[in-house]
Amino acid sequence: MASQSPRRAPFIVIEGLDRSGKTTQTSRLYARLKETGTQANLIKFPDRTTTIGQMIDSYLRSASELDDRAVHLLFSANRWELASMIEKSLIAGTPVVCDRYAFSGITFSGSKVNSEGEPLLPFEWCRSPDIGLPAPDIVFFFDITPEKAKERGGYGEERYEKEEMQLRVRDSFHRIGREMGTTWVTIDAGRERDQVEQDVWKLVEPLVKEGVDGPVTKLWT
Ligand code: 2DT
Repeated sequence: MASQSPRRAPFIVIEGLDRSGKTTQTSRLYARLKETGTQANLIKFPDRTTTIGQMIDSYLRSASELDDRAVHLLFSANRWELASMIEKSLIAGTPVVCDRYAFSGITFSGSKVNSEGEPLLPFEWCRSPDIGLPAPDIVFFFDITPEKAKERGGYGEERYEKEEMQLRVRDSFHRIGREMGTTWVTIDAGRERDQVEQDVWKLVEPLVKEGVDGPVTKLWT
């Protein structure tokens, strides 16, 4: 009888706009997994704790300036720092829950414009450094209208937290979503927290219980 290869754990990514409740829901998902007996690895990008992450953090807080291309590559390098840890975790059977990933990398850098409103960095250029990273098995995109974001107290103080930028980022996420097909799930994040949590759990629970067949796939290869 042919031996069956063991199933691996899923890689779950939560992406979203500012004020969408993304970070809250990522923590809730992690806690719910734990309560139901699954210890996952919780990660977040940018990971501001590494040397590269500290450069990104300083840039986001406008404490330093960096060339647009240079900071884009730092965001990507910050993911590559954890790529082998992610892959090992999935193969060892421990799910990875991740707050933001390469999709934020493309949408935010690709939404930067010059004074004429023209994009500074081409979409394909933004995508290329992330090609080959571990691919998520499911991506939840937490969508929220700018009106709803305002109701929740508006955007914060960091570099990209401006309404025009957030609108371009939102369009760009929708474009990526159309290209990603079935792994991409758009969540109406303007609703009650418990409802959003339920929607996420409904799709995560079976993935975690049943595991995923086959090796970890690579982004955009
Ligand atoms: P948080 O508010 O979630 O800490 O994000 N960003 C993020 C990029 O521009 N490129 C990336 O690759 C990633 C992961 C989105 C901080 C900001 O960093 C942006 C918001």
